[in-house]
Amino acid sequence: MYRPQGVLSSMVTSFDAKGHLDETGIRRNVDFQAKAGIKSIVMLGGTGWTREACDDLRTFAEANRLPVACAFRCQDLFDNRHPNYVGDVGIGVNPKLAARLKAADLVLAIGPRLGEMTTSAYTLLEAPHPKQSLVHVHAGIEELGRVYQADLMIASGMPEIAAALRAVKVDSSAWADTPAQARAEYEAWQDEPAIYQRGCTPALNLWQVVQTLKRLLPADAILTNGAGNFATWANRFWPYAGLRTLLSTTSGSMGYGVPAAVSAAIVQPQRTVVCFAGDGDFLMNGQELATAAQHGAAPVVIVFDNGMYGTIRMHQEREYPSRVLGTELANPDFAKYGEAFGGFGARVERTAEFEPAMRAALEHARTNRRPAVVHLKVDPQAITPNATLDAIRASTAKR
Ligand SMILES: Cc1ncc(C[n+]2csc(CCOP(=O)(O)OP(=O)(O)O)c2C)c(N)n1
Ligand SMILES: [Mg+2]
Repeated sequence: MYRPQGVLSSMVTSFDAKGHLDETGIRRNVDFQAKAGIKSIVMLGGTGWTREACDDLRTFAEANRLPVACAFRCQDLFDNRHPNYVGDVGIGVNPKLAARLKAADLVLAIGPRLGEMTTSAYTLLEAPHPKQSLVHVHAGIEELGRVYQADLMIASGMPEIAAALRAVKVDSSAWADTPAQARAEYEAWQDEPAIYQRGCTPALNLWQVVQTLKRLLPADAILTNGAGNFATWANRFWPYAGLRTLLSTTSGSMGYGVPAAVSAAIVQPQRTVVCFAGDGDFLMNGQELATAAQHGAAPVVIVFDNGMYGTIRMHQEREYPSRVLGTELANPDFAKYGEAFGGFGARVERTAEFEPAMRAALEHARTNRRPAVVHLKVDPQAITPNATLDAIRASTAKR
């Protein structure tokens, strides 16, 4: 294949991905910072991060009072409890965070691919020339300039760029309040969401489920998930505490959560591992509980059973209201399924039943070194935190 190397290298500030950023690169970053004024935002994402790189990046953000967001399913790159953390940019992004990104004068995208998920389908940043000044750092040179002509494109590994940025400190007094304001918007986004405030009162409240998990699980618990609307309850409301507390795919593949949880529980038997799985999602790879049982691994799998491929049903209702096709599921008794592997199983239909079931699952998994399944009977109406299925159908019908 012909590769226009000359063109590429004149467009791209190129560093060896494994090498170090030189003085010029750092200085240009500082210039951007100084130009940026009060509305800068950092977006972290991608792969190749180490614990030290995350620490370096945190030092950089603290020293320069920068708000930090994480790209879709990369929330574990920055401690979500940190005052500079302001939320994730992916499916169902906080509208306040989306507005902040759109209005930013500088976006420092360190590591993420700037694709559909991280840009709300190319609306947060206009392609190919965003209004914001854009610094895009990525380890793969082919990603730089692929969609966006950033003002500064840096090909670098994450440890190298983070180590370089650690030393960067500019006068940030002009935007001293920005992280706290953005953080307040993130915290408001953590409140009990719209569906439960607007009269959807199902027996099992999924927001309460996550609040209970916040009390029961250690901060360094590893959460895994596959794909489906159920994953929003973890991705939006669980406070990921740092690197490798989230195992999930940015490609959004179903079926990933259970095998990921089983492997995590085998590799790190001392950690608590919890998988969020949809019913459709679980039915793809749930048999991997056999591997857990075989190796004495003890993940706890929470199955969100709404009796359907809810995400697809949501799209059906949006595009073709009331035309439901091929999205219903005939499910087994997931609690009994867990027991069939010599593990623990519990069925939860009401909010108050969740805490004792989860406590028992954690205890059983820990003591017997066997997997556990907590089977949640989920009201199909609770399709997203923001809208019920009926509300989605009704709003389409009005179009
Ligand atoms: C391997 C794979 N196949 C298909 C899809 C498309 N897809 C995305 S979500 C979804 C349905 C998920 O259903 P479920 O796990 O029950 O979660 P729910 O949306 O009901 O919460 C499908 C089919 C996908 N993301 N990955
Ligand atoms: Mg489902």
